[in-house]
Amino acid sequence: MHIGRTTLSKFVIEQTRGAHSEMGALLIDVAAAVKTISGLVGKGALSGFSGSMASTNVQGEVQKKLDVLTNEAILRHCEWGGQLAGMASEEMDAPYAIPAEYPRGRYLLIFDPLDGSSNSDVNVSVGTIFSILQRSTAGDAEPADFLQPGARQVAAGYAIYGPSTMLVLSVGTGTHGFTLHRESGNFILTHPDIRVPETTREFAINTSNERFWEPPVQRYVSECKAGKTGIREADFNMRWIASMVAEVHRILMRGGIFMYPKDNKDPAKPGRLRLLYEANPMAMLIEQAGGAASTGRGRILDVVPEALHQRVPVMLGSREEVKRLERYHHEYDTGADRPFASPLFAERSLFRD
Ligand code: FBP
Repeated sequence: MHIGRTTLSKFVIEQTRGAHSEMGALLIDVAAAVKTISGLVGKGALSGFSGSMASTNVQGEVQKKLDVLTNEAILRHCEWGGQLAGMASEEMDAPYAIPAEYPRGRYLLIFDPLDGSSNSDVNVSVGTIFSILQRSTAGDAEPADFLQPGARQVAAGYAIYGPSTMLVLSVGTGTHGFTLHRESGNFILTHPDIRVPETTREFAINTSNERFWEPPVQRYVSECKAGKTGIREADFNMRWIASMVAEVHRILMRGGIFMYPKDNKDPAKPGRLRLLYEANPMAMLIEQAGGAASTGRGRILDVVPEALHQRVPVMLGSREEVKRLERYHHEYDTGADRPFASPLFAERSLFRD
């Protein structure tokens, strides 16, 4: 029975009293959109919305019907409330202007409406990721308003649509998890003040890209795979769900490290994941839970964005492992790792000279 337990509405209103009280109302609208999406995704093949559209998004990816529908759901739930100066999404080339009939506010909502969409037709957990920034004044947002470092986020969160629907959130006072009580429609605080264990023996990376990785990542992953027989003297486990939300959720629940590094499959791309609506919100949640989030060469939240859909390398999770990866990148960049010669690296000297 959940009567008397803290609901999401109560939590955000209490946490945002004062300077950010309007943001409390915005977060409640986001939660309403999440409930709508949970209903849609939960229907699976009965929703009539499985499969792909003929259209592609700004990343050149074929859009799933659910990508477009979930994007619509968030726009409709959030555009009318009066807290927003503008919105931006993975599924829209340019920022979305608040329709003229609605009042404007000073917050900016940036989101990935359906993360892990390659899994949406195969009944594997998918999610929604969001980040909230602010402008100094209320009014119509300019594209440049969205290009703020992640450290300036006033809130971040994700919803995971799995066996249960959860919403994990930070407004800068820790990271907290809420579970949807379907009968009442309330999000109940079930995971207050989540902490990521400092150390871990579990890593997540798409190893099919191994031959394209930089040597520091090849070094780190081969050491994990060598387990007890190698310098780590401990066995590691591996996971890859191909839904970033599900990987990050697992790490918040039991620790681990998630990596989507830079690779030379497409040298023009600095990474696969998008800075503003994937890397930044997840980095805030992980850091607020005591973990770390890096590009391998620096804190993700310090990256100054240059474009709305820019990509970055992502390594996040248990602090000790992220620090070790940063050290390997530093040793590689400074040449201090030269003794670590392995056939793999000797062969792949692409990154050296
Ligand atoms: P979108 O589904 O929002 O485009 O996100 C990208 C993503 O699906 C991440 O959720 C996931 O971590 C990664 O791509 C999976 O990549 P890959 O297809 O290489 O396994």
